[in-house]
Amino acid sequence: MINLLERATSFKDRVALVSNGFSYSYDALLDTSQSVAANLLKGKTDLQEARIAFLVPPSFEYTAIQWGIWAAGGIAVPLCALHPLPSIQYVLEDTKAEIVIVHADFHTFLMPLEKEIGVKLVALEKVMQTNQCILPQIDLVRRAMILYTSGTTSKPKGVVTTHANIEAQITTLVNAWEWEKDDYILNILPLHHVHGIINVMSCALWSGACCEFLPKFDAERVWAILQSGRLSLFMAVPTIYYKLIAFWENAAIPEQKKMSKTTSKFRLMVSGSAALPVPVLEKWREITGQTLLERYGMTEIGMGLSNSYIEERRPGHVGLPLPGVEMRLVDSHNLITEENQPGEIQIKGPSVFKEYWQKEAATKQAFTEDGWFITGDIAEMNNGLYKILGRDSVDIIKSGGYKISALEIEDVLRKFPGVDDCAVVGLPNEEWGEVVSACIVTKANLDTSEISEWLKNDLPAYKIPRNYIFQSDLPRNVLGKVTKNEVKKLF
Ligand code: MCA
Ligand code: AMP
Repeated sequence: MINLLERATSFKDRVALVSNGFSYSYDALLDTSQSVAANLLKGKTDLQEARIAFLVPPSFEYTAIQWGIWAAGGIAVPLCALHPLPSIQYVLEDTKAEIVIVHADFHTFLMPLEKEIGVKLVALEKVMQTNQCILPQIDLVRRAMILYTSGTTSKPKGVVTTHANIEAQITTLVNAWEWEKDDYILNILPLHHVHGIINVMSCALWSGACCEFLPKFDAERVWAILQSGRLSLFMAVPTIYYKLIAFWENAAIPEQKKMSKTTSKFRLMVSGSAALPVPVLEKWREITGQTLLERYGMTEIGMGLSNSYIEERRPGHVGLPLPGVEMRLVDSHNLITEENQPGEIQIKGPSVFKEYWQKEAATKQAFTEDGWFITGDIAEMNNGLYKILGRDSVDIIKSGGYKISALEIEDVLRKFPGVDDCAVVGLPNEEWGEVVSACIVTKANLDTSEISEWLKNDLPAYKIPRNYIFQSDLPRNVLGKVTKNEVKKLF
C-alpha cells in the first residue's frame, strides 16, 4: 500500500472528509477506495499504470476514486468539470484512457465520446459498490497521476508524477507549515491542479486532519464557513482573497466585525498559484489579522519556495526554497549569486515530476543537461528572500490562478470566420491577476460577443478573452515575429 493510504489505517474513525453535508471517517475512505480498486481490477492483479480518467466534482467520491486507482496500480487522470468536450477529448486521447469514471451530472455531456473515441463511461456508483480483493504492492517509483498544464505550446501537456514525487510534495509542506491531525481545512479549489489536490486535500489526509469540500467558490458561503469556528487553515489563489475582501467591504459593520473576529483565530492562511498583490495582502491583514503566507509552485515541481511559517513573511516575496528543494537562479550565461540580479528559477529535488506524458522531446527540453528543471519564471534575491519578477514567455497568462496558453486561444480564434490573424495577451488586472485579451486583424465587422460565444465551444470560460481590439496589422519585429509587449500597449 502506498504511504498516504497506509497512514490512513492509523487514523481510523477520525473525520477525513466533509462533503455534501456528510462526514466520512478515514476507515470509510479506505474501505470505499478498496472497493473502487477491486471493481477496477476485476480479477486482474495490477492495473499496470493504465490511465483511469474521472470526472467527479470535489467530494468524498472524488478522493475515494483517486485512492482506489492508486491502490489498484493505475494512473489517476482527473478531468476538469469546467472544460468543454473538445478539451476533455484531447486529454482522453492523449492519455489513451480506456475508461472514464463519471458522476451522474456529467454522463450525458460525455456520452458523445463513447462513439467518437470509443472510451467507456463507468458510473461512479458502479465503481464504488462494495467489493474486495488482494491489492498489488505499488513501488513508489511508479507513475501515479497526470495533470494537464498549459505552456509555451498550443496544446496542454500531461505532467506525470510518481508516488514518490507526490509523497515528497506532500511531506515538504506538512513539515514546513506544521500540519497536525487536529487541523481542519476548507477546499474551494478545483481538483485537477496541484494546489487543490496536494497542498489542501492530500496534506490534510497525510496528517490525519479534516478536509471539507465546497465544490464551487461562492464568497458568501466561504465567509459563512470561515466564521463557523471549525477551520484552522485556509489556502487560496489571490483572486479568491480579492473576492473575499470585496464581500467583506460590502457587508454591514456588525457583520464585518464578526467576520474579522473569527478569522483572526486561524493557525495559517496561504496564498499562491499567482503573484499576491501587496495591497491584497495588506487589506487581508487589516480585516483578519492574518499575514498571508505566500509561496511559489508549479505543476511540474509542486511547491518550490515559501515564506516562513514562523519567521518573517515579507509582502511581495515568496521566501526561500523549501527543505528538500534545490534551487538556483541562472541568466543566459551564469549562475547568479548576488542580490538584486534577475535570473531564471531552476529546480531539482524529489518533488520534481518524472516526464511530460509521451513527449520525450518536450521533457528533454524542460531540463538542463545536468538535470535542473527550467521553470521559465524570473526572480531575484532581495534582502535575503526571493521575489518573483515575471515569466520569460509572454505567451503564458495567469488569470484567476489558472495558467493559460495564449497560443492555444490564438489557434482557435484564427478559425473564426473573418479573423485574418490575431494575438492574445494577458493584461494586468487587480482582481484576476491578468485578463485574457485579444487583438484581431480583420477586414470584416465582427461582433465580440459572437466571437466569445463561439470560442466557448472549444475553450473553458476562464480562457475566453474579456477585451478585444481590432487592427489592420499586428506589430512585428524585424524578423516578422509579433511583438506582444507592443500588442499590450494597443489596449
Ligand atoms: C471567470 N470570470 C473571469 C475569469 N474567470 N473573468 C475574467 N477572467 C477570468 N479568468 C468571470 C466569469 O465569466 C463570470 O462572469 C464571473 O467571472 C464568475 O465566473 P465563475 O466561473 O463563477 O468564477 P468563479 O467561480 O468566481 O471563479 C473564480 C475562481 C476560479 C474561484 C478564482 O478562477 C478558480 O477556482 N481559480 C483557481 C484555479 C486554481 O486552483 N489554480 C491552481 C493552479 P459573469 O458574471 O459576467 O458571467 S496553479 C497550481 O496548482 C500551482 C502548482 C500552484 O502554484 O499552486
Ligand atoms: P501552474 O503550473 O499552472 O499551476 O502554474 C505555475 C506558475 O504559476 C508558475 O510557473 C508561476 O508563473 C506562477 N506562480 C505560482 N505561484 C506564484 C507566486 N506566488 N507568485 C508569482 N507567480 C506564481
